[in-house]
Amino acid sequence: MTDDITRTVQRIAAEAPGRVAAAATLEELRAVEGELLGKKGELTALKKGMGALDPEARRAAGQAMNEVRASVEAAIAARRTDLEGAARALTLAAERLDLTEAVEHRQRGSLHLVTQTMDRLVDVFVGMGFTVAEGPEVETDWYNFEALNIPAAHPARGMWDTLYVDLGDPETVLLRTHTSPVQIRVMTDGEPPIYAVMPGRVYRRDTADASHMPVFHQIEGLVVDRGISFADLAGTLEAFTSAYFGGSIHSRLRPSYFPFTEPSAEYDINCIFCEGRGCRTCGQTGWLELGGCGMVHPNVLRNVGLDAEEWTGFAFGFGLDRLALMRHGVDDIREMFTGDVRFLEQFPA
Ligand code: FA5
Repeated sequence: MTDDITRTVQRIAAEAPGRVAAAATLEELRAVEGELLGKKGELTALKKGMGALDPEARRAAGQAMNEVRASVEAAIAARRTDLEGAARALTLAAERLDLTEAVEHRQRGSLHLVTQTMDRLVDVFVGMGFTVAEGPEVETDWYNFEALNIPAAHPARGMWDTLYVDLGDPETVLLRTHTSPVQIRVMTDGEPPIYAVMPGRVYRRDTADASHMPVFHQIEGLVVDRGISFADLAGTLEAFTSAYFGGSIHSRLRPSYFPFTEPSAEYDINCIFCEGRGCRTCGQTGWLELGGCGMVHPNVLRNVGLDAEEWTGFAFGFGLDRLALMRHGVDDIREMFTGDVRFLEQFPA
């Protein structure tokens, strides 16, 4: 009897690794596990026959059986890990999505016209020796108005219909109405000489029409150095105009008013459609308005702690979206922001 059990245990020990290895799927492995270790399995059946053995033989047979059980369990666990790995790899392979296939058959996207315009403008100014700075779109009243020589209740606040953020004291935090607050940040954070441009998104309570959007873009310019004059401003804007629009387009400055510049001017360029002869787009004037500019007001210099006797400067601010419209002959600013692919794909870059 003992010999029978010992032989069977040895046979199971010899056969088990091959049977476990032969299980090609998790299902088959479960079946082999049942046959060897399950309630109706071979080892369990042997155990039942041990009752008839004397204590000495029963202990020896029990020990042999436990060893075989442990090694069979280990072999099954190792095989299960292998099979689960293989099953996972199969699932992954089946679910694999080749995105390059889709891309190959589709047209590539391109940068938005506003981004292209911003990049080109920045390139031109960097080529003229300017650095680039940025500021936050959510601003405080100090940066957007006060420091720019526009105190509370100043009538000029009406020039910018402001969107306020519900934060802190009423009307202290706002969505910046222009890129001019970045001038203050640049002058506060650094020392003159300053030659910087600052592109960015701005917000106003304007109703969208052919030339207005409530969210649009500007590019600000700021120069602060010793002995800067209005002639430097005019010369810089003329150099920019021919670099950006080509040699046949020129600029002019018209007297205007901004609280943060004195004197102030509007910056116009020859109409790029009729090159100054007069057409419908420029209202027969031959000129298109691009933005405001002027000499930095001494109060602004003082607000950032600069000596207005020692330092002088000029600043300008253009509407970037309107500039893109003019350059590409688009007659409605809203076209740029509807996301219509038929419009966007006309400006690949
Ligand atoms: C300003 O915002 C001044 N900060 C510009 C400035 C900077 C003057 C530095 C002097 C020194 P203004 O509000 O005019 O100025 O706006 C400048 C330009 O932004 C306009 O000429 C126009 O091109 C553009 N713009 C104004 N409102 C809108 C709008 N709702 N949609 C699209 N473009 C606009």
